[in-house]
Amino acid sequence: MTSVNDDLQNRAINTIRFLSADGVQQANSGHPGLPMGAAAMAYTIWTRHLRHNPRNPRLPNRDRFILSGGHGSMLLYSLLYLTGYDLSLDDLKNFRQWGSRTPGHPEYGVTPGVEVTTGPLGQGFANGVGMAIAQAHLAAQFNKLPQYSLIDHFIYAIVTDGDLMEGVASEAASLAGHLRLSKLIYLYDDNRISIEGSIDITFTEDRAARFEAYGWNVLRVPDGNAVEAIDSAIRAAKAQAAKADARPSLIICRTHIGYGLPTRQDTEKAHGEPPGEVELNGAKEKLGWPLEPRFYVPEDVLDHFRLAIQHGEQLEKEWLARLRGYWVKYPELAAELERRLAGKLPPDWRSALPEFPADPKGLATRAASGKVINALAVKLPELIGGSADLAPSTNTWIMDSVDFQSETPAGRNLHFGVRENAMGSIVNGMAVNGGVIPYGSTFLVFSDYMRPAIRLSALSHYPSIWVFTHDSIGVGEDGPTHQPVEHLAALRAFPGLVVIRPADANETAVAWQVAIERRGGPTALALTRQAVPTLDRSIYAPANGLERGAYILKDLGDGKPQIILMASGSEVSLIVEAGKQLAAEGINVRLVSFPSWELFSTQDIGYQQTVLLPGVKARLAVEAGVRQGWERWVGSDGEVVSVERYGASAPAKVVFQEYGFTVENIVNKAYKLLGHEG
Ligand SMILES: Cc1ncc(C[n+]2csc(CCOP(=O)(O)OP(=O)(O)O)c2C)c(N)n1
Repeated sequence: MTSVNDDLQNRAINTIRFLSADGVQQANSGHPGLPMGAAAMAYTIWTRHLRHNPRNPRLPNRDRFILSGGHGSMLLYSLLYLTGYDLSLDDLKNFRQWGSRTPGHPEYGVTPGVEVTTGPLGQGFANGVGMAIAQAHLAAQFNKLPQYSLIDHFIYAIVTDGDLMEGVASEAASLAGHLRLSKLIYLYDDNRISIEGSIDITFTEDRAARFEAYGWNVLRVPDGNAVEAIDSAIRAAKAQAAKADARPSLIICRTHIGYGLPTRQDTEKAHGEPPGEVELNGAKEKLGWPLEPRFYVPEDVLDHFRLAIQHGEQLEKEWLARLRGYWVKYPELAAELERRLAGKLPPDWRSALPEFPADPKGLATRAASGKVINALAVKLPELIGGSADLAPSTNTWIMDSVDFQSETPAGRNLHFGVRENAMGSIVNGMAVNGGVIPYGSTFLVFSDYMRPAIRLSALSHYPSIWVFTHDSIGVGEDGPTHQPVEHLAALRAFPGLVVIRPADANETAVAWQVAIERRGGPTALALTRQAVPTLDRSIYAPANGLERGAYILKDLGDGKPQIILMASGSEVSLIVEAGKQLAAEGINVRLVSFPSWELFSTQDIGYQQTVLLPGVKARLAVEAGVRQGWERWVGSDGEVVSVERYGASAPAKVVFQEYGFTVENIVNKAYKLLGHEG
């Protein structure tokens, strides 16, 4: 982009190095080794290739940059400050301090310019694959080539040994290779050191051959400090991205952790502890850097980096001009693109939500969900998703669309393959990218394989939608390996995740409505394999009560309720039948459908008490999962019909019966609570 002399370039790289190291030293905590070793790689990406606008970190067609080894966060903060994002030198000096915008690992939403939360290794790698899917998909839907290439950005990442060791990266790399996601350009910080020492003790496969086998375009830079060599590798990666048989690129840059540190370079000591004054000064002397002041940024270096602002503004102008031309030629598409990029839903989208007629036989909520997805897909072209090889079972297929494959990137059905781990992180990458509403699905029991990604979606407020079917021992014959027991509790344990277990088809439609409208965080749906009755809503309260988490389905009897029966999902129809029997015996029963603890918890206390009358101590909850946490709703005098052991292989009806999920057992438990013998 700019022509600079070697001296300025070297000093610019050293500025990144020492800003990062000074930050770690001042905080007396952090990871100096990665930034010091990867400074030249970062410099080359950020000054020669990354097309971004520091004054508008949300510019839709910006190149993305992911620091997958999030422990090297000072590298990213230095780059953001130097190139002119809304981050000051004081922010850098506050690294890792309470309330700072420079937390220990990059957090999405905390620091302008941080594209995704990284730190748990492998996640950033896989998030980038999601971003590349979103890029390819939006490009296919909106670009009108050759003139109107509105979405054509690259996704750059710096990935580490640790990233490549993690299974999630292997899964994501395998899928990215298959899908030929050529907008991915990953630079591998090949410093061959991790926490316990040299990777000779753990990680000796031929990484280049491995990525070639995945279908990646692998390039090598033998000296990771050589800007021109890094630059030409990135150029080559970009050039091949334009070819018909394009592939994602991995540029293996041989680097030196803690570059410059007199005794710690190339050792694990450089990885994760402050270098100390002596070592830091030694590095500065060695690389010709003034010892004082700390956080030294030469003026001409800052000017050099800050050209990014000018370039960014120009880039934005050009993009907006292209968009204006597009508006003239394709006004409907343009309006649609702007709507989607702004994350706005079409005004009438809710009208697409189906209503299901009452039906005592009913249907499985996974089947209802499939109908809802397909009804919504018509009105919400941004809805895109898939399954980890279980779509015929999770009912997540969009009928009037095709597969997303390299030849058909406009397709809205993703085949993640049997890769739950990467599916989670890929969906997160798509969600944070914008322009799409992504979902990923599998059996609830396999949500365990996705916990790292679910956690990050909650922590980072990504609007990912998780569709988990086969949600209880009601799975039946497949047995305990496939029957979730502790999983609802495990999902409810995530702060910021909304878990919804709808009772019937109509609640399933409302659950989807909540998930679609919840743009500030993730939602998990827990859906049945087995059919459940579709409640007659002319008798029972409307299903939109689900929006409030729990609601009164019906009060049976004439007086004040003597007992509250509450349940979620497939167990709601059981309490309905049990309630009828109790009412026939003259007992006043309140029936509460309780699909979401999180939604209910956010209601005002007045509403909560209207539903769970504080004066009524006899409360029985029924849920085919561990009881953990239900005490909060049933109180110390209440009781829970739950599952406190693993499931069993047998027909679902038999398992339900053996585990006490019968109307008879619920009625008996209710009598006991009421002090009757039953
Ligand atoms: C999933 C996960 N496991 C463990 C860690 C702890 N951890 C942080 S960095 C690291 C490995 C460091 O090796 P590398 O990724 O090569 O980084 P470098 O030493 O080059 O800085 C580990 C195990 C982590 N951040 N994420």
